[in-house]
Amino acid sequence: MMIPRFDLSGDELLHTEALLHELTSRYKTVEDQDFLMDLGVHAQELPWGLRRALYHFRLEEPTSAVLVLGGFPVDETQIGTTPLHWNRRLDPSPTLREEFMLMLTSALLGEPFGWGTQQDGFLVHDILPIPGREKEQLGSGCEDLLEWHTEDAFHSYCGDYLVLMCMRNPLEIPTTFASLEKVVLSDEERELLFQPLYPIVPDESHLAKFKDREQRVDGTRNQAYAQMELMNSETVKIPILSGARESPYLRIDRFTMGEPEDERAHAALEGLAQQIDASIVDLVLKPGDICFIDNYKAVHGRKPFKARYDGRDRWLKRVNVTRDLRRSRHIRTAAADRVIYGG
Ligand SMILES: O=C(O)CCC(=O)C(=O)O
Ligand SMILES: [Fe+2]
Repeated sequence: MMIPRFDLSGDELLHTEALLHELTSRYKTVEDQDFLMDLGVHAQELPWGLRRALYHFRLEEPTSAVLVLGGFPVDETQIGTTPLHWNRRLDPSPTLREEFMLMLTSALLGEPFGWGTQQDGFLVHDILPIPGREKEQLGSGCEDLLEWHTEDAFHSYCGDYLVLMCMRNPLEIPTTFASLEKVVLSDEERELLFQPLYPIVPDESHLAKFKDREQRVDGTRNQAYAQMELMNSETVKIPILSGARESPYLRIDRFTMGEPEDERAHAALEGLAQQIDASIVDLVLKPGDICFIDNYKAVHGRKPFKARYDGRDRWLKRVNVTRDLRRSRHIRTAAADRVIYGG
């Protein structure tokens, strides 16, 4: 599969750098409320060709379901060393320029949002190996294959898009990716996969055991954790496919999904999973690359690797994007607040 790309031209890069320079002089962090209130407006100052490429990606929902933005350089020394934990946030962030680029481009697809139960509610996540967590099925693991999944598949308001930006990837460890482009289903399989027969629980990154000890604790957040624990013990059942029969949307995560009771439902899931397995491609992100994944139409994961914890480990930044914040209004504290609390 050819991965669709958009590469910034020299002129487009100059234009973008000027915008980033202005924003990094004005705001100390991308989490600044004043910046976030104007996010979508600032994003309209990105180059026309880039805005157009992302607009088409959003509007047309191509079955390839991914777009990689290249031509944005990252200075290896400027960004500093790979932190040992996502909670080791420096102030000011050495990756401020990159974080603004990630937020602005993400905002062309919808509204970036965060989870009260993930990475302390921050909008921009750090995806890096964490000492002691090598074996986990999470972005912070490394030694095991991170099985393919759609992001936050357990949650009704999971992101429409997942945006990954590479800070460094010296060993060229691939992100894995597959869309439904090549998947062929029988009418019966399709029918079953459209029904809410498939049990799923939250992935562990949302559970209290990964709540950071130093985090900014508040009552709402504790309640959100309690709700996630409830979803974990009660196990909801979801349809794997939804939307248009001939070009469906997808929610799937083999690792957090249990076995459906119905034999035929089980077989339909197995059949789909085998075809996804066969469709998986490697996507090696290079520093500065931004990968926009349609989280309704594609799965992603990561190949295993050995972390060295020498400051040069693989390091990505991640943002979740929703096309419609309004759907989750009842679990956010204000219309313009971007953090979802609970389920
Ligand atoms: O590390 C990667 O390439 C992707 C990890 C992942 O699944 C995620 O960040 O959501
Ligand atoms: Fe993921």
